[in-house]
Amino acid sequence: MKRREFLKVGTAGLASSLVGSVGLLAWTPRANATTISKTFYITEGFITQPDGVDVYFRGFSPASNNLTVPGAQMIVQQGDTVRITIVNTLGTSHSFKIDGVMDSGRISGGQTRTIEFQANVAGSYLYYDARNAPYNRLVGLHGAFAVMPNGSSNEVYAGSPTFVQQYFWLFHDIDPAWHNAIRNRNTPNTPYKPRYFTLNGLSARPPGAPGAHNPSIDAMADPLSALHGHIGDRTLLRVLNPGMCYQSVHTHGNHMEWITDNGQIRDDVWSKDCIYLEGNMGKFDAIYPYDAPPDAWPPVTTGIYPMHLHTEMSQTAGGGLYMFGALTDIYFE
Ligand SMILES: [Cu+2]
Repeated sequence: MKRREFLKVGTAGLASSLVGSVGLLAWTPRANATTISKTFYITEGFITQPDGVDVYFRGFSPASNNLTVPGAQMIVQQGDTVRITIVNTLGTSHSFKIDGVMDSGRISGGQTRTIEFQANVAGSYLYYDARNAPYNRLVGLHGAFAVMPNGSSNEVYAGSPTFVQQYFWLFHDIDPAWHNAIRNRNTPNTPYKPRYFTLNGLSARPPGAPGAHNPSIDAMADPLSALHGHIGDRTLLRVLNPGMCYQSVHTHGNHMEWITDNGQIRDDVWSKDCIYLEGNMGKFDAIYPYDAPPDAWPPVTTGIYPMHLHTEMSQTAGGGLYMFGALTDIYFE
């Protein structure tokens, strides 16, 4: 049985449109709009990086005693009312913003605020803290949000090329000196020097390294990041970049169909094995078609292929540990 079909069965008929703890996802459209409620706790703490260094972060977390970076993935349907409650457990002011959609404004330290908005435009979005820009966003206050077209289970926007399943690929880059300055409520005053690179919050661990294959720390084993599919399981990639660095997103096995660029629908769908991702909140949507790898001889229908970024530093951690950066695997099952 295909895992995606199981997930589809699991989500059918539920009013909830929030992504669960496993990869996602076939989408079951609802006949009627609903209200989606979600509470985020703004928290702080340290996350151990691949070289053993503990780095300070803040996050939109699921509980006050938890730190989660990035915040939970959310998918809603066009027309839904989205009700977000932000509990700011810190002493600093923060906000919750989705460009072009909503902005909570300032939420002071210790304050709780509920914001309601309607999801009107289908697409892929970053939610983030827009205060003290870009620092609050960089220190971890960001996450992925998507709006499905009304009544559609398989389009990015009404009339777009279609897909079977969808993933978010949220890339980030981390300068621990900047995080430390923010922790101390200073404005970073050193040149930006990213030392860690993550995909959906995780760096990769090469085979044989401590933590390799552990889905809670290895981006290559993370069910939210590694693609799993069979031939024909066209997979939407909602690619978001809260970080500062531009990236070149590169897939093996298949080229990607490039559907949108920074929220704009592209006039022509190009088939690309590398797609440019702007720094400082760039984004694009692309479909990984899960065709039989066209250049393989003898022909294959199964196998494992990498996705990695083509900026070399993004494949490292701690200033040079190779293959501890932002990469994952694509499984043809
Ligand atoms: Cu490559």
